[in-house]
Amino acid sequence: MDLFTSACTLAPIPIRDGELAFLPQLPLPWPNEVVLARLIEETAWREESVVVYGKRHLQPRLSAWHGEKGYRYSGLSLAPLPFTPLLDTIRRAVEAVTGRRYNSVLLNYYRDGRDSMGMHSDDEPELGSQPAIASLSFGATRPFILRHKHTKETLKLPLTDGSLLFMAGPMQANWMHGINKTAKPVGARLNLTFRNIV
Ligand SMILES: O=C(O)CCC(=O)C(=O)O
Ligand SMILES: [Mn+2]
Repeated sequence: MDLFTSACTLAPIPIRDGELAFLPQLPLPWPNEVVLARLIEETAWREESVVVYGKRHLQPRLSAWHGEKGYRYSGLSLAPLPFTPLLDTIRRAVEAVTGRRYNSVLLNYYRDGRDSMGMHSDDEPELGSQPAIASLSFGATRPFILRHKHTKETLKLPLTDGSLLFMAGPMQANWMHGINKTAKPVGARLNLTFRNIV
């Protein structure tokens, strides 16, 4: 394998009952900080509320849903915005590396350490069985927590600026994932999860 190929190839992370792979830097036509600034600036961010155990809460982060189809989770129904040229360029880079197609992307903006995402699996029926989820991060590094649903084994992966994490196979059936709050001073982080709604 030549240097260029290895720099653009997902490296498998061995994991029980799932498929996981990581690329430290997704090749993009712009530096990470330019993509981060443009995405923060150009996205129609929303502070969504969700119903958890019958109570309505504001989500501790901002989000936006772009794609060809709507999406529902936790009693929330997201009407999609179209892919912008910037998002489409990023999508093509993610598709080239992962060898899969995606028709939707969920953007999450963690403004600081108070923003978080609770433990969950991306197992909505519209993602089909064994969904491929490609997760691209920009900005501050936050640990991505993975917890096995039965053995409770826990893994912490630092998702660094420009990195791509790929989850596939029975990952969503067997593992949950999330982003914890932190009291440490951390800057803004953006995460884009590319998905295919069937
Ligand atoms: O911010 C992250 O790394 C996780 C995002 C995530 O799990 C999701 O959007 O479903
Ligand atoms: Mn998720």
